[in-house]
Amino acid sequence: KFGLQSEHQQDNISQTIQKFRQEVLEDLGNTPKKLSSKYFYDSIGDNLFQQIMAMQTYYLTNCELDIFKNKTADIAHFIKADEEPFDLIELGAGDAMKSSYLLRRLIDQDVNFSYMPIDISGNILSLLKTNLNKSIPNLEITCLKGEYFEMIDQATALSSRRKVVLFLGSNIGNMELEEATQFCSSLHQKLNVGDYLVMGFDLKKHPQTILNAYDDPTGITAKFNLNLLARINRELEANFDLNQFEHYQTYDPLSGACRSYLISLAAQQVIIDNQHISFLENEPIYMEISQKFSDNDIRQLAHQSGFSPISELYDSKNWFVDVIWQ
Ligand code: AVI
Repeated sequence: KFGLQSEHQQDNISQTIQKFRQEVLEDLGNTPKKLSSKYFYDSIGDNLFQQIMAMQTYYLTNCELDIFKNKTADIAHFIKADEEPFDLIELGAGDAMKSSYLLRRLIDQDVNFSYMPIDISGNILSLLKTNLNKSIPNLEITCLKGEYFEMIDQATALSSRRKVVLFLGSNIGNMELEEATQFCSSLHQKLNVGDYLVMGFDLKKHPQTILNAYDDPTGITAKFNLNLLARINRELEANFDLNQFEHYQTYDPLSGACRSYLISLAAQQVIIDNQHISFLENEPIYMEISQKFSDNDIRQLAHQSGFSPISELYDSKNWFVDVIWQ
């Protein structure tokens, strides 16, 4: 079943599936039911997310690209600080499309740094390394495959240089606010004086613009959500009927919470790993939060987690911001 993988890799795979099974059964056994959006990204989910990023209505990618293309000099200026060499660690680097503008600029300016992309996907990292080796030949790259905090520890063990951490794409928005504060506090504890965090936030804006980004008429976001049920079928011997669930998106302009649900279209039972899960007609499964922020929400997050805001870089529409915190 596991082909030519080593025993160690097989252990890792079965531990990962074990954890996935346990979490899914617990989350669907509770009321209200939920699933964790961190499981969206198997290879099919990765592909659907690429399609989401290419959608006209999903403005987030273009806004942050605008910042990384047009405000590269400002970002470089702040993170270079006093020219002390550093490691540039990117959490969830993916294809590094946005950060590559910064990398190129730093190399062109002969800045002394190394790039350490962290991702859970080994495939994405090797592709990234091949591409960057070609496009920015002088860039020193160390890929770190695994969970964010474990890999930051590894980066610290590998090098004693100061750290600049990139966490882009408003990935922070996929955490509930309390979890986001906890995440930033933990990150703050791992960093030292002289280190920086560059983080992307999607801003509160006209509610319809936000709903259009997450409730696209082409149904790609619906497929992205439904793929998690399909993944549970594939990996956990389950029998979800995907036609019996419908994607439903909400946005609350007061709190900035943009949430997606899958609604059960009938009273039904689903079997997962020999366990029966009952759904009422119209019962929701809460799938994902994509939190939107005001400038004040962001300042509060910095304050609560111990960071000092240094600068804010906005896109030309003022829809998205990359902040630099120390
Ligand atoms: C990865 N993350 C920032 C995306 C977001 O906008 O919350 C995931 C996503 N979900 C639906 N569309 C995109």
